[in-house]
Amino acid sequence: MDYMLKPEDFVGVSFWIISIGMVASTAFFFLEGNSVSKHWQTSVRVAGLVTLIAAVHYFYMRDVWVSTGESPLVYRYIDWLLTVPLQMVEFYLILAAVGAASAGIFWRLLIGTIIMLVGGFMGEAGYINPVVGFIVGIAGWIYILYEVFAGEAAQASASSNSEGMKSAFNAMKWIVSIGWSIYPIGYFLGYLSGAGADPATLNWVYNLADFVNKIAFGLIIWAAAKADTAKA
Ligand SMILES: *C/C=C(C)/C=C/C=C(C)/C=C/C1=C(C)CCCC1(C)C
Repeated sequence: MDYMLKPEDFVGVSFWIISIGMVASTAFFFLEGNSVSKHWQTSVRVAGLVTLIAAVHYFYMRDVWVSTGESPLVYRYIDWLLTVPLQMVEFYLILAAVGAASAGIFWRLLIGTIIMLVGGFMGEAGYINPVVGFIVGIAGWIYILYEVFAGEAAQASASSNSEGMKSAFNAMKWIVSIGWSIYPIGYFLGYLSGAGADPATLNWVYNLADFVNKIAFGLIIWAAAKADTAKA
């Protein structure tokens, strides 16, 4: 067994780069949490918690990949199971910062998340047919999209008059629709499109997705918080 990262192991390199990117982002979000106005501080710090949790998992995932060439399936899903609900907390906090949120919004987003991740995990781990897992996962995702685009969360955002909150909420809509679509694309390419499983494609696409949806997602919240703080 060989534990060294090899120059031709591009997936391993992507694990490495993103694990370090998560560490750097964590430092950045925690420090910047001090320089935004009070009602944004928790949101920016929660973005830092998301990248912190991911950083720890990425160190383990990288080792699994580099030493075995296998998908770090369990670490990947434990990471998602912790970080995606935290991102749902973000949605809620951004609405709550302007007093527009009800707890029901958070619970519905959480239920959609759990259906999405349980479906994906069972399909990837082979407990159920990968096509069935994919369909269940997509169903959970559609439920989240409905809540964010048309449900109570959308109405709460529309009725608020805070510009900073509106721009943060709009950007988050793009993240859960376009940014998150990278994950099912990875699953499809990894399990459903070819003759057998393709762990290399699966993992570099998931790694790219995490880069966009954890680091860029946090930066969007940070940018909205900064702009809003400058106005106040
Ligand atoms: C930080 C981690 C994040 C934001 C992870 C998000 C994961 C998804 C949006 C996964 C979605 C999936 C589907 C929509 C269908 C197939 C199975 C999944 C779990 C890959």
